[in-house]
Amino acid sequence: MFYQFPENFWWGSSTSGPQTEGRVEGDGKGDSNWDYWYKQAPEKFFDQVGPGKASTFYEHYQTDIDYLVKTGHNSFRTSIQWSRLIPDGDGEVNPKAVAFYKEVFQRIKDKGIRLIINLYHFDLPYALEEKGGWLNKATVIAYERYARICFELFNPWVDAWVTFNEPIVPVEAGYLGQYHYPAIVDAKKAVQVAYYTQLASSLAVRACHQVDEDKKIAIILNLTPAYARSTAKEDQEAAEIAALFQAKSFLDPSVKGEYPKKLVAILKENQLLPDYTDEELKIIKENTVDFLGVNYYQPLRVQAPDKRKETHPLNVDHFYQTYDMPGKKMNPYRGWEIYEQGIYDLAMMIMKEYDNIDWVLTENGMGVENEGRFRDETGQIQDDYRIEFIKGHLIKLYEAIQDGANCHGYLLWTFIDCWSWLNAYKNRYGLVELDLYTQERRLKKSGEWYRQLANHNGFEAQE
Ligand code: BGP
Repeated sequence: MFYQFPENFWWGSSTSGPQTEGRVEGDGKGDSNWDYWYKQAPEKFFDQVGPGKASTFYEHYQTDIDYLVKTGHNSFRTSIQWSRLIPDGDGEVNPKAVAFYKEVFQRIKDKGIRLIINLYHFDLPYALEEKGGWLNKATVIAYERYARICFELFNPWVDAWVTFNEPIVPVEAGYLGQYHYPAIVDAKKAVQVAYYTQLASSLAVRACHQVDEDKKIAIILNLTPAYARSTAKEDQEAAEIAALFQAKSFLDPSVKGEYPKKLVAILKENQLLPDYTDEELKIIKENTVDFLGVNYYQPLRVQAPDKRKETHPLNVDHFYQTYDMPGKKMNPYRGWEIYEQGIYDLAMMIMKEYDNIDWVLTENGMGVENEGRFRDETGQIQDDYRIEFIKGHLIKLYEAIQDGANCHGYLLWTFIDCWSWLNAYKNRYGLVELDLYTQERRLKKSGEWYRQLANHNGFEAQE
């Protein structure tokens, strides 16, 4: 059958400044937490490739914007790098950054592409990190100033703004796991960072509407329903807590303006409540988002904590553990489960529990290693697995929309192979191949398919 999507559906992709732009001599960019960490510990990064070059968008944006057109984009999301615009985080604005972003945004608009701009994609100016980063309220104030500067400078080009991408990730990865800087394990700090990030997001929503009351602003969250291992009470309880920590800790304050009572009770009981004021809670209450971005790659499978293990409330495995479900379908390169039904389930969750707020699927995609082995005789990468991955997820999205979900777009991760955090260039996600040595770009088979998808506002597949 033909899966026809609603009119004016957003088709395109998402990326971020730190993963694409790269740095050139004299561009005025300051170090971000990633630039700093790479200098300190390059061995942590796959093949020791750091964020310095990324996919050289800073130099090749003209070519890349042409590729947005070639791959059928009517919408595109990227992010401004705070450390490029304000190199030390809260001081002077870098005029070269202003000129660069205006030129890029103008060019994208000239192509008739909807522009969605995110303000923060895991990248804090290192000068602020050094002063305590998101543990320090001064960072919240600096972020609000940065956000306001962005709105004042770039609002005419931007169709929709985003405050943060996946804010739970730096919390988990930086303060509970150890794969983002500062790579420490401290649940009390993790909670404070999460709270200050939420406050910053709400302040940005307020600033956005002060600059332009009609402009829409979102937060992007990596959501999935938490699936319990079994119907046993302990597993169900673990899944409920996992959902509170991983999803609702940002979803509820961002959409409903309030933290879930049960989450607050758990934090209180374990002496984990952050420093806060009633005035801050009022700001959160009054400045909810206009729509939601949802990133979906893998489900969250959960089991009750193993009672035999000594755990401590300062570690999340005290509350729940990841469940390694036998027989699950995997993307072996990224190590993530592929579960298309997750999209439908989260769409229903948004519909039932979040008043069917307007949303866009802002990331979904498949990272594959060593794609050169899939070239045909002309040299083009035949990434049929990526096309199948996208179709599988779009079918579930289509069904959710048929059943009333208020989703109005699909943005793939991502249009060109790009640099990824610790994994650097290990897994490639692009519709366009990037040769790291020559910087040449070339359409993959999926790039051609994606253009057809967008042009036809849907695709043909077997039921
Ligand atoms: C999301 C991030 C992206 C991107 C993507 C793919 O969580 O928002 O920045 O990196 O995941 O994941 P990875 O690059 O780790 O394979």
